[in-house]
Amino acid sequence: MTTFDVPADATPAADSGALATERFHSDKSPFEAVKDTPRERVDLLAREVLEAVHATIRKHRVSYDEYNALKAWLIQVGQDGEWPLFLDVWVEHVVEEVATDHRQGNKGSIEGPYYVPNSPDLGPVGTMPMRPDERGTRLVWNGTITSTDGTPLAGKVELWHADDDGYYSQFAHGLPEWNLRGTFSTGADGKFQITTIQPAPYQIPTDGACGKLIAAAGWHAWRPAHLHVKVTAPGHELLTAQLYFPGDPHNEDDIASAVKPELLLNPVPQPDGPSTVEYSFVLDPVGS
Ligand code: MBD
Ligand code: FE
Repeated sequence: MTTFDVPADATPAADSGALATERFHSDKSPFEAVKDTPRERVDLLAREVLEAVHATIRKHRVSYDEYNALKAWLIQVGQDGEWPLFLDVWVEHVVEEVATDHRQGNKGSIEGPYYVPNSPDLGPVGTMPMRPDERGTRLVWNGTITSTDGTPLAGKVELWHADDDGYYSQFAHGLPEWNLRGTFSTGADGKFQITTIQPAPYQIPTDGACGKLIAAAGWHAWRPAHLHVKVTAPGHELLTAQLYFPGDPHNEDDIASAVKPELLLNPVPQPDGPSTVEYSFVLDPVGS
């Protein structure tokens, strides 16, 4: 089995933070997509963000000691590689809200820092790559991809999630490279059936700069248990979402503010076998 090579003595934050930063740089060319942005828009956005900071300093009479602590902390976020974590936990949900508020189809949610493209394609029916002794409740999930008018779509469900200890493959050491990451391609009927395990609630790394903020502010580091998906079909908008489990104590106070009622699953425990769950995706046609 291929395991992802991370020094065994690295701390979890150094692992997942540095690896998330590396992954972000390797997949995207973020500046290319905005290269034609007029300077007026850059000026407006940068100025208003700075004005919001200035207003907070005046309102709360922020001291030099506090300013210097902020400076040291911001430097540490970068040194720990935690900018992807910080931004995805505390900022991305509002970007997602604005980007998708026109949709008639499925509600989405944030991508977070741990997506990796090109996971193994398992066809319409399959079991997520997992270790023979993978812990967690088995889950068999049936669903269909359709368009907003109800037409079934030949598309893909890319699924990734943490294991029972809250670790994501490729962002923690000792896990097989594609553990709990898979792509399910549907035929013309849009149907898929995925067998996986129910992940555990997830605590964001607490040993880096983000954890320091959480402790200093008296917050908690928890996200509810969740499955991440990207759902695609030709001629349709990409849906990035997360699915949650009823009764998780952190559905109400997700640190990443990424839970929506439409994204709650309803798994049904079975007397002699895995729990079953039905959840289907409705994609918006491009340009609608
Ligand atoms: C995660 O698993 C996650 O989904 C988000 C949004 C932030 C940190 C870890
Ligand atoms: Fe996650």
